[in-house]
Amino acid sequence: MPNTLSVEKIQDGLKSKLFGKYVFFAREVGSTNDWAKELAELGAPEGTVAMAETQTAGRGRLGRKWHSPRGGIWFSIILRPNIKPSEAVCLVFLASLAVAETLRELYGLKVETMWPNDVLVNGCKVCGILSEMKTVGEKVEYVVIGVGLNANIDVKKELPPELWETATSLEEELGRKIALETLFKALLEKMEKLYQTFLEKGFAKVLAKWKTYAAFLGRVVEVHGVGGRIEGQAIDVDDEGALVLRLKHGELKRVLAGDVSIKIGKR
Ligand code: BT5
Repeated sequence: MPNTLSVEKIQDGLKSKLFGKYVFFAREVGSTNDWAKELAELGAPEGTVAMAETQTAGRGRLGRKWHSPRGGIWFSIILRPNIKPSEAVCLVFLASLAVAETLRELYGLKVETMWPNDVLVNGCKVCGILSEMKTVGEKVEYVVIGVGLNANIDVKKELPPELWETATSLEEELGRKIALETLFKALLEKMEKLYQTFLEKGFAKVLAKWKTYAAFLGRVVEVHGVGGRIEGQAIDVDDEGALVLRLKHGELKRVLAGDVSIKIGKR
């Protein structure tokens, strides 16, 4: 199974209308999110994709490094929804749901969504999402959703030792390499479908589906963020995408889906 991507193969028979209509592709780029932002500034339409075989400066949140060796799916898509800036967080849930559903449907994997921006298989991160937006006043001009999905990656050979315990890949989970174009095509189609649902019916429908994959709900979690560390039982994710925790003495606390990460406690 080749680890190189072909744009022709991606676009051949692609059923989505907007998503992937324009695909900018490079063998190597700094960060596809930066590239997509440049394209958005130049007026690229909604659904335009920037994609690369490898990234030399792949980013996570707060400038954390995202390792992007050949064999992964590293792309960013430009969206121009007519929503308030505070609603843009919904698009991260939409993207992680699209990844979770696609992986389950194509490969039968037991996938979990992890608040706020990860997709896990067997408790390890297979995908991370980075959303960035430009606003003008109370209007969203564009949102760039960056998706990093470890597909044909040998974790122990291609990712650094500090990630061996927490990261996984489709190759690792399936014991074989997969056809990257087939996966990417299915993912674009799924994302577009969910995006339409979101625009027409609102976030509640997307969130309800996302929660069916959210195995951490009900578990005790530790949340790490700018405000320090909080421990509590994960009760819900509310309609603004905030995590609702029940703290030690029963009081409820909402944690906004910003630059925080969570760890699941023992059952
Ligand atoms: C994320 O950040 O999970 C968002 C990752 C988004 C990557 C995509 S790739 C296409 C687009 N272009 C970009 O430049 N970025 C997006 P965060 O939640 O902050 O997690 C970052 C942490 O994940 C790192 O600090 C590492 O611990 C871990 N990590 C790094 N590379 C990884 C990988 N390939 N697989 C699993 N974990 C990884």
